[in-house]
Amino acid sequence: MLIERADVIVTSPGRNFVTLKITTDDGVVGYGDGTLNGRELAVAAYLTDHVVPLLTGRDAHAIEDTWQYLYRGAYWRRGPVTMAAIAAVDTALWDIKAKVAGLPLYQLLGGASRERCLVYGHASGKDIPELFDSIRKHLDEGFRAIRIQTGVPGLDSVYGVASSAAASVGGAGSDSRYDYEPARRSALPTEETWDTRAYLRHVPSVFEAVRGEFGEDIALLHDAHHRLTPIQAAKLGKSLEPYDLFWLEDVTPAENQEALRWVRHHTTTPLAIGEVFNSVWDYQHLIREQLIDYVRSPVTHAGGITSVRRIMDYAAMYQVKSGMHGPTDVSPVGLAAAVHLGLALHNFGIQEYMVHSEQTREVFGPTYEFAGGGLRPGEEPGLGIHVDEELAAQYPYERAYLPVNRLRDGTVHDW
Ligand code: KDG
Ligand code: MG
Repeated sequence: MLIERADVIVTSPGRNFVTLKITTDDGVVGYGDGTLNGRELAVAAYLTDHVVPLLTGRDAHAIEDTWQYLYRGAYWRRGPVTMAAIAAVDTALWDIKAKVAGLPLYQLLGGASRERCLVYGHASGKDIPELFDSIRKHLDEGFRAIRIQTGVPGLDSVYGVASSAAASVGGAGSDSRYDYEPARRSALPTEETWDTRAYLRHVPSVFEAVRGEFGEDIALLHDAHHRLTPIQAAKLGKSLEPYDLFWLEDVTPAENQEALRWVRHHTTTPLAIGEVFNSVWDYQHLIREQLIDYVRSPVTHAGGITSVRRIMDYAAMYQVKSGMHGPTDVSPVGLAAAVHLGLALHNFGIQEYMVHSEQTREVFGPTYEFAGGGLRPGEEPGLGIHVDEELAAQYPYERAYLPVNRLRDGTVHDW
């Protein structure tokens, strides 16, 4: 079965997505997600100009060989654009293979290791009452694990915190959700102001209030978004120990992996990192030296199912679990792939789940289902995705940026 054609679909049903559609000479179609938030057209061009011409005529079943051909063959390895493009190809080929086999994809990955994949939703609020409303809404909808982000006194806006009370309560059934495009549809990125000391003073009091109101059972998570120095991160981890976090995410900038060693020596709060990583090499020392507890790489940004499974098999030797990135900028195609893989992985930990908008769901037609605090892929052959291309064409790309973070004195800061 040969690949007959590959088409790149760029659509913006509320936010931008890049999807690769591969069609075989037998007419089997597979989809893969290559969305890279704020840099979508770079992946689309990489695919169209450099990858699609290589795919035509290749054996659609030769997934590993195609992965290696695109990765090693290019000479220029890794990087988010390349790895998102490879992910799109890899996922589409797995979709095809599973459709040809007549099986839901997770069956080809070893079968189900559990009934469903535990997910965490995003609760946020400008202040504690708004945050509590958001947590209650998530609990009512069935979430059992919740990420907590709040405004910080003295700062106008904080990334990851819904800009209105209505948006902060959005959960599985709602469209009034916050997503990571606060600057969407504007010509330039929004700029936010950051103050690390104010943040470090505030966060423990938020977790104390949440545990006081909602008890010990809910799994609580928090994302520090790469903003801290190692010693600040160590301090935060220590100060949150009484609140028993499921994880503390991205405490330090991801480039310097040595930083995690310092954090680890000071705190028993579990650590997650890797949403900006894109290969197993980024985790080589972190996993072997057991400096982290959860791997954040999603299928979409780390070279697809083939390579995320490789990372997770390595991680399994060290009891490190998956915690795949699942914001709204990972499309339903990428999320479906993550849920199939997560269902099969023995060392699955948790899946991030930000609910896509109604418009997005209409375009991609995902069949995964949220129930009992978890996601389960559909049982139909393949990924369980039904792209409505005519509808997709009605939503042309619109340039949109993630925000930029500055300290009070104007210095550009990590975010
Ligand atoms: O595109 C970037 C967002 O997906 C990212 O900032 C979201 O940190 C994030 C998360 O944990 O979902
Ligand atoms: Mg994050």
